[in-house]
Amino acid sequence: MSITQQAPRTATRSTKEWQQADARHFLHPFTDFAALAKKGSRIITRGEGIYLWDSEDNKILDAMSGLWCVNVGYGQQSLIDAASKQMKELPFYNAFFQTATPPSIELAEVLAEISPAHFQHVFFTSSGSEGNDTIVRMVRRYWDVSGKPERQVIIGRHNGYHGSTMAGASLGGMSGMHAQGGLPIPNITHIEQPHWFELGKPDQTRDEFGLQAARWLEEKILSVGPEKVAAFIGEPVQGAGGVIVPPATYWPEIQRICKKYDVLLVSDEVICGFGRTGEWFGCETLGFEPDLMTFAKGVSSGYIPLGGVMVGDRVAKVLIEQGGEFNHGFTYSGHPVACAVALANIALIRQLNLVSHVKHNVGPYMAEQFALLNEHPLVGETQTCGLMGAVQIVKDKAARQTFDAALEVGMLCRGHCFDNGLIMRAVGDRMIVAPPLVISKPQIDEMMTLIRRSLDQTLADVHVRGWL
Ligand code: PXG
Repeated sequence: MSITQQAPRTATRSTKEWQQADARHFLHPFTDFAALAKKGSRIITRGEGIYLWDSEDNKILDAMSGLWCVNVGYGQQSLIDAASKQMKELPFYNAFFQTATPPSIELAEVLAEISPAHFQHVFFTSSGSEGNDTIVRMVRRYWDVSGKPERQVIIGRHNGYHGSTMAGASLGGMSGMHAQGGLPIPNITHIEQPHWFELGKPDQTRDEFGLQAARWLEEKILSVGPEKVAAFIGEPVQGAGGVIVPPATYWPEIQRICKKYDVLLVSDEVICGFGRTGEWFGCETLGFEPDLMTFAKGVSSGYIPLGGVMVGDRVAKVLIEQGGEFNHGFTYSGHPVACAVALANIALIRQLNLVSHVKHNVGPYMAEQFALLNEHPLVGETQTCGLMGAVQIVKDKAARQTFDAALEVGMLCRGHCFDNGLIMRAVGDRMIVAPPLVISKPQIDEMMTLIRRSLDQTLADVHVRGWL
């Protein structure tokens, strides 16, 4: 039987059988293994556009784009064809020993074209985590070569997410991750996040708070000693931390402070890149010019693993002209199939004008619709940026008071979303979405109906339990 004649894999086993095999052998990421084994995984079997289907044939609106990555939506034939063609021609060759493949060179060229003008070089990895490991090694190498080896310290932010490798998890500010495995690694430290809703004072405007939050960086640089600080890293809009859109004053002030102390500025574009915010990169929307950018996810719309670092002229010049050999790289750096898929993906984003679609069409429309949710009794704040959105569930709107975290109201809401056929994430009591960029206005309406229904059901739960 040829591959095309085979029945879909799902048909070969029942949901229960898939779940049992899964529980026996598969250790899932960020998962309580025993709890999941008891409950059973949801088995996702196919996708089309912004929709997924599970093994029970339930249709689900995927408002998280897989995991912030399927920017062009599921089932795009040009990406599938690009992978298949490249696999036939040359499924793998490395980039280590003075060799390169046409797709990797072409992708480097295209990335330089779509990035801000001072980015002309790229280092390829297979994931965002590997990209941020590369950042740590590259930044420290840069300062070594520049004759300032004491510049070792990298500053990140609480609740930032930069991946799950030792360096990625260290740069990130997730306390649950730091608590396991002796993290962060040395010479990485953190400042608070620009989260007005949680940290802003009652009489402070968002813009005033943005400046204050940026100045926490200056305080940290001064307390570490400016001569020891190598770089600051942040996501333009914090994603996994709960879609925290910073005030407009924040990033320009961060940029000013980095310049003042000659600290490299790194934008982690793993979520914000490739059109998510309405520009090719989040730093363009948020108004700053980083020295380095990490990317992954949307570069290939998640169809195949690919990531990397865009290296700005300042760092590239030193590494190329004075660096000698950089002892760093991965087997799959510049993988030809991954690069071929990324090329097809970027071509499709261009062909469908998705960056402009987000900026002028669906982004503003989703912002309007999210703002309307503020009328809901449970909603204390909504924020959007391009096609990222957050709904903060609260107990008391005026006092910006949240429910006791132990009640897990966000998880209740997420359960309702799930049952209503909507994938929406809960970060504490902050409900977040990042739908595929191909979403249409009627599909946003459909998403909003499901969000409202889930919020209403959560409100009913909260009343029944006497929490409000
Ligand atoms: N940087 C950022 C900003 C990310 O969001 C990574 C780096 C790491 O990428 P890799 O490809 O190594 O996973 C990410 C990944 C969540 C969630 O719960 C978010 C991510 C990964 C897993 C879960 O929102 N982002």
